[in-house]
Amino acid sequence: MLSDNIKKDLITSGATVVGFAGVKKVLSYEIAHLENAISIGVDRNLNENTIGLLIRLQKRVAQYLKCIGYKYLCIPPDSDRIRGTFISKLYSLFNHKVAATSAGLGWVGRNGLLINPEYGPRLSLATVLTNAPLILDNPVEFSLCGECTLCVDFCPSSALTGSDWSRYEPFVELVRTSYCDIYKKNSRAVKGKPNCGLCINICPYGRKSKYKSISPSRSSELRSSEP
Ligand code: B12
Ligand code: SF4
Ligand code: SF4
Repeated sequence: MLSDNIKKDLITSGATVVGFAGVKKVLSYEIAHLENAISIGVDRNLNENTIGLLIRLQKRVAQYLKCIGYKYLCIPPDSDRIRGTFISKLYSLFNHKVAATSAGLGWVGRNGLLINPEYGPRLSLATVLTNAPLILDNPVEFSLCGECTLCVDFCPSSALTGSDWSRYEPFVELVRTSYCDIYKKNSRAVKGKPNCGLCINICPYGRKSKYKSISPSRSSELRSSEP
């Protein structure tokens, strides 16, 4: 009932996907009592400030949990943007992909991003930790990238190693983060825009274009038809 209410309310308020996960094992000691995670994903294609929407959704669920007597902690969607604030000084960074894969929302693709079967990597994520007794979703265990290597082949900084993620080997190196970071910083200097995001746009999962019907396992067709 509680889980259903939270899910329904978040979806009607603008969330694209919502899942519940048990994350006690990966929490630092100080917050280990907030053992359940509410993972919220918002479609990046929405003509809206997704970070702003995620923060509003977090506040909404936090208010509800508070009213019914549970504890909570909102992990900001983009921790980088608020680096140096009170919360980030107190606790080590909580990784949203951990909550999302554990809540069954998807796997970590060869591009290092959470891939949802319906929306692909086009979701921005946020997490609310709580001690509320939620009905947990089943974690995703393996990658469904299959034979596809589009993001690896087209990444302009060669940041992607091409390795495969699984819940049993979750920290295998997928992204050489310094390559991506340097590329984005240079791109800011040249084009005035820090973002690249090609590894999002090229992924066939959730792609709403003429290539939508091409499955990851047929990505060689897409490669040969793209310059
Ligand atoms: C630091 C950071 C960066 C850095 C480093 C990226 C990195 N991979 O570490 C830089 C600047 C390079 C970066 C770039 C980008 N980022 Co960034 N970034 C973050 C941030 C702030 C922290 C990530 C982190 O903790 N890294 C530490 C390493 C160790 O973890 P990881 O490799 O990211 O994740 C591993 C674990 O999650 C593990 N795992 C998964 N499930 C489970 C389950 C269990 C039980 C365990 C133990 C582990 C585990 O598997 C993952 C792969 O090894 C998050 C926000 C957040 N707080 O989560 C956003 C975030 C990851 N970034 C995001 C985005 C969109 C981007 C960019 C596309 C931005 C852009 N437009 O260019 C690029 C993409 C680069 C890429 N291909 O990864 C989104 C991803 C959304 C999604 N669908 O996955 C996030 C979640 C922000 C958000 N709120 O939506 N980013
Ligand atoms: S954001 Fe761009 S440079 Fe970074 S990993 Fe993705 S495609 Fe490569
Ligand atoms: S482009 Fe292909 S390999 Fe890369 S994340 Fe998407 S499905 Fe996986």
